[in-house]
Amino acid sequence: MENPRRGAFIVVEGLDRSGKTTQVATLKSRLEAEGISATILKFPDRTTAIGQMIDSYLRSHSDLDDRAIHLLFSANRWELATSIERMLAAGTTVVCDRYAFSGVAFSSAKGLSLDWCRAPDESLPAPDVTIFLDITPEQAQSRGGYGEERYEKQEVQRKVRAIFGEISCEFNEETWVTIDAGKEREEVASQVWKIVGPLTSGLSRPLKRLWHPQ
Ligand code: DGP
Repeated sequence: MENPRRGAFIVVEGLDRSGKTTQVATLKSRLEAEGISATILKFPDRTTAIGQMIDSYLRSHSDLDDRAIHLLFSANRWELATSIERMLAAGTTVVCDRYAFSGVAFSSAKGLSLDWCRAPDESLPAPDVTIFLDITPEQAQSRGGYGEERYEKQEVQRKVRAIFGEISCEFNEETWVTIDAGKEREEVASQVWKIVGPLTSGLSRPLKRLWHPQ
């Protein structure tokens, strides 16, 4: 019989070097330790054919028109949309490292309009909560590895952070939670768990769609 409670869809967003990947890995271990059925996804998913084009672009091995790369990022999310829905329907918690909000923030930081950037992701499954790991571009730069990929520049990250701020205004305090990611790793992890833990027993409300009112 199908599980009457679906899994929760959780998205973790943030600037480059905000600690998303570390926090998502910590969350994964916690979910496993608690015996919760969960899947971790990461966008861009660089393993698919589209993902490999994105990877080459991000490493500056290839150049693409700003709109073309935006559409590839979106297509990379659409590639996994059906499997996200299936996993949620089967009661699995899905945690996603980046999602459509990065799409809007990074592409509109290059000057594309917000409306144009949002359009290709319209109707994707909407997260039940987005956790935004907030860090200043200065703090991010002081962390190791910064500057290796295309968008890892302070002026880009400053714009991206401002656009994430604009996007957050469309959500309420339950659907978008900002965490100070400049804090100690354990402190951030415990705040993340406070948000995710209660959602892991499943949800009975239907899944929403982007960009319908949250
Ligand atoms: P990551 O693998 O999390 O380091 O992300 C790769 C980079 O790609 C990061 O600088 C953010 C950027 N990015 C992620 N998603 C999108 C998107 O949909 N559109 C654009 N333009 N950039 C994105």
